[in-house]
Amino acid sequence: MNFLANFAVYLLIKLSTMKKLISALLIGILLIGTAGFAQKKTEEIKIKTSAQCGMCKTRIETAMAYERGIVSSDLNLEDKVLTVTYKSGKTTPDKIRKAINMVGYDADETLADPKAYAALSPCCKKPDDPSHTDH
Ligand SMILES: [Cu+2]
Repeated sequence: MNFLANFAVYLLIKLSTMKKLISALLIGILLIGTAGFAQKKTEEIKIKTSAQCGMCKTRIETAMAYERGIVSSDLNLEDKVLTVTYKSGKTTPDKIRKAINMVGYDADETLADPKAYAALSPCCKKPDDPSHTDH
């Protein structure tokens, strides 16, 4: 009898320990899930670029595709504005503008990297540049 009572108490303790473990696990999963959700938060920015033609569009959008934290990008050739969707936990507007500069284009107030700009085809150069030509 004594043994059975002891065993029952033992089982109860074991069960409550398991409940605590399961609760802890569930809370852990919830926390990880929330953290994952926070990282997936995306934002959109519009950046004015010095793009000129379809080649520029491809070049900039390809650069964005290789850039960390970028979800998608689309350059509107009418107004040269690049719309970028990015993960705010992984990159910043400054880094995105820098990546655009590094393939040869101005991005808002930041200027194109001179070497990358010099390597662009004449049609991709800025219209006020003497080496610019139309297609
Ligand atoms: Cu171009």
